[in-house]
Amino acid sequence: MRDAIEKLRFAVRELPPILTAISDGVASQPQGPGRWAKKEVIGHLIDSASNNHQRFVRGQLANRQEFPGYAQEDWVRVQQYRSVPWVELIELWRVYNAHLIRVAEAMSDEARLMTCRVAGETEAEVTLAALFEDYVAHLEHHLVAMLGRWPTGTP
Ligand code: NI
Repeated sequence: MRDAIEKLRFAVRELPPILTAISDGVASQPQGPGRWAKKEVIGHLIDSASNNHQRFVRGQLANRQEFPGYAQEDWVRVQQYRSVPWVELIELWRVYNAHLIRVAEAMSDEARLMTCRVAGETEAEVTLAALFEDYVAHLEHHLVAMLGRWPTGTP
């Protein structure tokens, strides 16, 4: 979990300037036929942050809970992320993830080993530590797909 926290800390620091260098207009355009615009990708990552935030906190209050999944395409469609100012999406993603770093750091060793299930996503029970690691891996997956690489410095 330590590595995942450091990876997220790195992304929170490095990603916003890389995204800010992309114009609002470019970020609003689909990245290909039937593909999300960059605004929608970041919107989806905000949805991931908000859903996982609930799991990271609620999961510490009682063991072996089952949490709902979320229909990601529907969430992106309903919230109309393409019409949201790009800079606001970037800032929302940044501050939400800065908070998730604090949540993760505040998690005790015992809490990290508490388990839960996520409907439609995890068949078996997973620890909160594994859920956090999956959260960061999912972020990395989308950033690599959108930017062609993990954000390591220069755009
Ligand atoms: Ni995703």
